[in-house]
Amino acid sequence: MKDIMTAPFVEEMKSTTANMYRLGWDERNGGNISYLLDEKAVAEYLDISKVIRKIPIGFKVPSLVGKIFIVTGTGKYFKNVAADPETNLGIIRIAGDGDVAELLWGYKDGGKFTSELPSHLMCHAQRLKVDPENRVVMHSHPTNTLAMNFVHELDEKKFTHTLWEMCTECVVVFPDGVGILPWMLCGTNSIGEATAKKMKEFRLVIWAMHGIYGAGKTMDETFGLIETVEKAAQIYMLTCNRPRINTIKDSEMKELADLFGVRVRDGILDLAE
Ligand code: 2HA
Ligand code: ZN
Repeated sequence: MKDIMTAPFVEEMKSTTANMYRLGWDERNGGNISYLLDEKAVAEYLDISKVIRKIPIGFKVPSLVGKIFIVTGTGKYFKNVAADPETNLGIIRIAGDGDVAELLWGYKDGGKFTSELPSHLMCHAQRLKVDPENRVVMHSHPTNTLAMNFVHELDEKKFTHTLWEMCTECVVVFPDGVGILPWMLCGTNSIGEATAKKMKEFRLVIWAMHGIYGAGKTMDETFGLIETVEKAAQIYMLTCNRPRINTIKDSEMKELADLFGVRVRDGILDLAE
């Protein structure tokens, strides 16, 4: 059996949480990540027939039964993951009717998965229907994205358009735009259901005045989505109270989308002659 501390998926969780903390996006216990793992890859590092404990998850996700995830722990700080992965992370397998998590590794201090597990699992279930290769769901509190929530209309089309205008590559990175939920109570099944519903169409969902959810095939892709939104929001916050002299035109964004062969969400660009 190989040493789990050297597993690439543990390494990715360590480096991603450390990056997000250093970027100032995940203060204290803010943020959480879940990463769907390949059973064979996990079995190289763990005896997957050995369940440490069973933890009820408080809702049912039957479509994920048997799936294994590495997930950040509740109350745990991104700041501390790299130094002590076994306390701050856990590897769980969804079991029973999709209402129990079997702990295979981690949460060493008796802890458990993030309080946002409902949103994470419901988003995984939804994204897998749209994209069978989806592996990662990530939640974070990026500073400028949050700041923008307080000063910009929370209309999905207008918000997406503003973000696209702020950096040339935005329209190519997230041509599907960003979904937005109004402020809602976090940690609940209802915010999970609402987030997953948005994820039918969007890989990025803003939780107004709270943070953002991203979903993708890899850690890099998912991190990159959130990073690009945050960069655009930063440019917006740096420029929003100054006169705007220049902008990227809608026709130019269309040229970019055509060049990169991406399909832009309808109804956002004004391409009338
Ligand atoms: O787990 O970010 O939304 C900490 C949070 C809750
Ligand atoms: Zn949060």
